[in-house]
Amino acid sequence: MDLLKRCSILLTILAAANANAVEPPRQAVATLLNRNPLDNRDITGTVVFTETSNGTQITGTIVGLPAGKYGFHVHEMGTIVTCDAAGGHFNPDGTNHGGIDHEVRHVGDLGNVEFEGAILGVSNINIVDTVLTLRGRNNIVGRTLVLHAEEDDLGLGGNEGSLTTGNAGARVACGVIGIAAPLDPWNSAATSSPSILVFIASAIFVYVRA
Ligand SMILES: *[C@@H]1O[C@H](CO)[C@@H](O)[C@H](O)[C@H]1NC(C)=O
Ligand SMILES: [Cu+2]
Repeated sequence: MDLLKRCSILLTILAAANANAVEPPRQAVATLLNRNPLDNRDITGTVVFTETSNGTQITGTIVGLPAGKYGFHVHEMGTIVTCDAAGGHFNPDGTNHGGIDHEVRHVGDLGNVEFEGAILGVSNINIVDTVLTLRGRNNIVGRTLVLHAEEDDLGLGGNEGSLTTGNAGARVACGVIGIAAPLDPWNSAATSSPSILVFIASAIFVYVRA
């Protein structure tokens, strides 16, 4: 068999190996704290972002606001000297603000979370979003998750604030989104699993025999 044919077989097998390399799902976490100097409520929570085949699953519990809906967004910068330091909504496409299931929205727009209970109400969060991600252009790792004092009007308020912030008011809790798991593949340019070694071995075998 000529060299060209051998090389094309090798490349085909290596491409298949690459497509089959399995990286464990990425997971990120944000611990929310009240970083608003004008609001002394004790608001705490932990929110986890997990890659799934359906999108990014967002789960967690936040405690400390009375029953109601409150704006919930990923803001641009990972700094929480105060929650205001995190800047505006994460909006890499420069679009208008919207709701999580709207065609037009910021990548960071997660709509509202709902609290139940009295003064120290609880919000149990379980959202799947197909826009924000833990890799690539819409990667939210290193940015800030923000909980607001008021309901997000989802861009439907009919004024300028609605199209930028959703008029969700002050920021009552926030946390930087950081790496939770797995600890290793986030840093490697190429990801591989033991199965890739099997493919490489079989590629060499085919090459030698051809
Ligand atoms: C994806 O969504 C389907 C349909 O809602 C659901 O049955 C399935 O469990 C979800 N998969 C994951 C990994 O969450
Ligand atoms: Cu916000």
